[in-house]
Parts: sequence; structure tokens; C-alpha cells
Amino acid sequence: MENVILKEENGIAEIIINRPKALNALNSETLKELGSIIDDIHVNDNIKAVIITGSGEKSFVAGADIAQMSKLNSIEATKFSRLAQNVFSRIENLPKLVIAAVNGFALGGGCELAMACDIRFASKKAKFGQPEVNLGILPSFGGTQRLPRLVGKGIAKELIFSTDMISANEAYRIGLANKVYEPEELLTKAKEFAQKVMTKSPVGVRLAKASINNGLDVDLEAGLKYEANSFGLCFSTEDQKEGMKAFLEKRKANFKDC
Ligand code: CO8
Repeated sequence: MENVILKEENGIAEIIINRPKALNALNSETLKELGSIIDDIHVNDNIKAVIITGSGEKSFVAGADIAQMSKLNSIEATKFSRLAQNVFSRIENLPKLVIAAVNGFALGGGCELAMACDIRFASKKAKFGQPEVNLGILPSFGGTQRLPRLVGKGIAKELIFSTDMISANEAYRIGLANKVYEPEELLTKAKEFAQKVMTKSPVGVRLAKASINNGLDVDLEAGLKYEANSFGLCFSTEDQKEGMKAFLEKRKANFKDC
């Protein structure tokens, strides 16, 4: 693959968007490569968690590729938006933990990519923003939908209408970033978090992720039913039996993901 690097170590996949000359901007080729890597990871049982980051020290992803986008007609633009939305939804619904390690600019499509991940860890140097209305367009890789769900309608509108670029600390304050770290410790902290989650019951983590994601798109009663059904499903697994037995025997659980 030309634009995306995949590294794998100890059950953790590190996906690096790698177009540093364009500050890792997402063109259609990069999105297709990213989608194909996500699909491979989906069916690879050896990979338990994923970290997405940007190549170089300056940028996570500085948005969709403006040079490529500037040549699109209306139908092509819709297709481009749907391509990215589809890849980001596959990331959001991947039945494994996905952490965005935001190492620099996360603008436009870059902020939208980070928001499709479960957790956002930011370097102190990170900058977040949705600058699309500067370009005569709107956020269309999911930003008008995921940003208000994360930070609320008012702050989402403030960020999208103003195009203000905000610091990592401000992103943390409004709930866009989960944690802020020194640049040199960002990846280590992301890996440590992944390793911590990997000691938990994979069944529990997977079903909790699906329950949270599905619940946000339906009314409370439907979300509660989904949660209760997922809870019931746990009782057909070995992991539930092992988790509760281990507690009662005062030992560490040995989960097998079955
Ligand atoms: N697309 C293409 N190239 C880019 C992008 C981008 N988004 N961002 C940076 N680059 C390129 C620059 O053109 C430059 O290339 P070159 O060296 O060949 O001139 C190189 O990266 C370095 O950039 P700068 O020289 O500008 O670096 P600075 O440190 O001066 O500035 C900034 C960094 C502030 C990040 C600046 O590059 C910038 O403002 N970039 C654009 C950010 C932006 O507007 N992003 C949003 C794009 S729109 C979007 O994401 C919409 C998603 C939904 C679209 C739906 C489509 C249908």
C-alpha cells in the first residue's frame, strides 16, 4: 500500500496514514487503502486493538485532499463523501477497540476520522478543527453528525461555523479528546491503554461498544432493550462464567473470547 502503513505487534495494529508531504490529507486512494486494512483487521483474530495515527510529527490528518476534491463534480463529490463515510462507519463499528493517536493537525476529514474511533488521545501539539466552511463546503465525512453527538449541538455549531482551530487542551475540555499527553509519550500511552483493555473480557468490551454505538442512534427504550439482550447474550459465553468464577475464587480471570 502506498498511502497507509500497517504495523502489528502484540495483538495491536498500528495504522499510519502516510502522505506527509500533504500533511496526510485523505485522497480517495488513501481512503480505499484504509478501508481495505480495516476489513482485513475485522477478520484477523490475532489483532485485538487498533491505533490510528499520522506519519511525521506535524499532522494526524489535515483533512480531505483539497487538490483532488477541487476537481470533483457534484456526483463525484457525493461519491467521495459516501466513500469516506462508509470507511469511517466500518472503523466505528469494528468489533475491536480503536484509538486515534492524534499527533498533530486533525482538521476536517482528519477530525472526522478521529471521531469515528472509540477513543481520542491527543499530543499536546495536536490541533482540532472543522475548516470546511472556509472552502465553501460543509463537513461531510460524518462531522455534522458525530461532532454534536460528542460535544453537544451548541459547541459543534460554534466549531463548524467559526472554523476555529482548537488546542489539545481545549479539545479535552469539551470532551473531544479523552486525554492529552506529551508528543513523545502519545503512542506508548495509546498502547498501554490498548493493553489494559485487552486484559478485560473481549465479549464484554465488544458488546458494550455495540450497545453504546447502537443506543446513540435509537430512542432510550430501544437502546435499553438492546443493552438487556446483549447482557443476556453474555450468559451464553464461557467468558461470563470465567469472569464471575474468578471473582468468587479471588483470582484473575483468564478470558478466552468465547
Ligand atoms: N489537502 C491537500 N493538501 C494539503 C492539505 C489538504 N487538506 N493540507 C495541507 N496540504 C498540503 C499543502 O498544500 C502543502 O503542500 P505543498 O508543500 O505542496 O504546497 C503541504 O500540505 C504543507 O502544508 P502547508 O504549507 O499549508 O503547511 P502549514 O504548516 O503552513 O499549514 C495547515 C498547515 C494549517 C494544516 C494548512 O495546510 C491547512 O490549512 N490545510 C488545509 C486544512 C483544511 O482545510 N482541511 C479541511 C479540508 S476539507 C475536508 O476535510 C472536508 C471533508 C469532507 C469533504 C467531503 C467531500 C465531498
